[in-house]
Amino acid sequence: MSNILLAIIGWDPKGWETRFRALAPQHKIRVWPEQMGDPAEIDYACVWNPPQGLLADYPNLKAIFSLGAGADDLLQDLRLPKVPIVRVVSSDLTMRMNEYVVLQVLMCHRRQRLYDTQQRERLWRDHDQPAANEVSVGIMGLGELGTSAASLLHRIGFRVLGWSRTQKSFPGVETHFGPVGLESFLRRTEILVCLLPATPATRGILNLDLFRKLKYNGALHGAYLINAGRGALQVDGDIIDALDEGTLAGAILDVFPTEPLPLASPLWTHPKVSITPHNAAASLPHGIVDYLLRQIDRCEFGVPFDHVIDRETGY
Ligand code: NDP
Ligand code: OXD
Repeated sequence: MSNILLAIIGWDPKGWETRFRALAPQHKIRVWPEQMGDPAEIDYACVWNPPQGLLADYPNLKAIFSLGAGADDLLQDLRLPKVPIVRVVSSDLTMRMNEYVVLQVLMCHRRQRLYDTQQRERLWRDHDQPAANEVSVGIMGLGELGTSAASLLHRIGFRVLGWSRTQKSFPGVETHFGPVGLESFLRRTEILVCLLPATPATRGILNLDLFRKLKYNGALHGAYLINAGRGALQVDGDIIDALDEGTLAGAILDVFPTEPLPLASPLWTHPKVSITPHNAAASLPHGIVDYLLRQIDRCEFGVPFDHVIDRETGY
């Protein structure tokens, strides 16, 4: 029997509590802040956006589980206990991100926003329809989510490129890596899909300088940005400048430096921007609690955790 703390802000903790209690009646579940109990009894903390410093009050933690795939917010906590931080990798989350990426790439490829506008104007006008194999989609981040999306886009017929920190090779994907490989990757990319983690090396990477390197004269006659990684990667003002000067033909944004996106942000009303509220791939208890319980079992049986965040690289 283990004692598990759920400290969740921004999502409803109820579904997590119910799922844990249903799948693991042998464990004691405590939901912060109502069911605090004795912090010294807690073995594992499952968290999303916990208050800074909260976890320092739990002296006997064996691990901290981020309930999302990214743990960048957690790592900002200077008092984080020195125990493994484990992130979510689940087929449920990966499938949801696949759906989002394919949906948004096709929205750009098939110019759906333009047809929506035309519909409002009762305008019957056909536009160019390049084949998928004439369009290059470049994915920044070839991890769990990026590789899956890349292989799906390849199967649909797109030309797929990928960029990662270290060298990789996948069938059907033209891979580039490191700072040296970035420029050649961008020059050949028309639809840029960002699935990078936010780390000291990637913060602010989606800026005007980078957008200006994208391939704007390809089959789509313009370059598009889709960011479903993290808001800290993007410079909002640069996205607007790039859209206004024509460097970007459109931006689809799921994540923002400040969330919820402030009401005063000009992104809300920009005609070339599509916004979703950081739900490209929702972490849902149904798809994730059994993964967490398997990780806890590993630890209890002395087997190292899977998917531990490297505090050096930040992902
Ligand atoms: P992974 O850790 O599996 O993959 C990260 C990828 O990014 C790796 O390929 C890595 O390269 C690459 N990378 C990291 N740093 C750099 C760098 N400096 N330069 C180039 N490439 C770099 O993460 P996931 O695929 O599971 O998730 C990616 C991110 O997606 C999460 O961190 C999270 O922020 C975001 N996310 C967003 C969601 C949403 O709903 N919007 C939902 C879930 C996740 P290498 O392989 O060479 O190390
Ligand atoms: C995640 C997220 O990191 O939801 O999983 O953004």
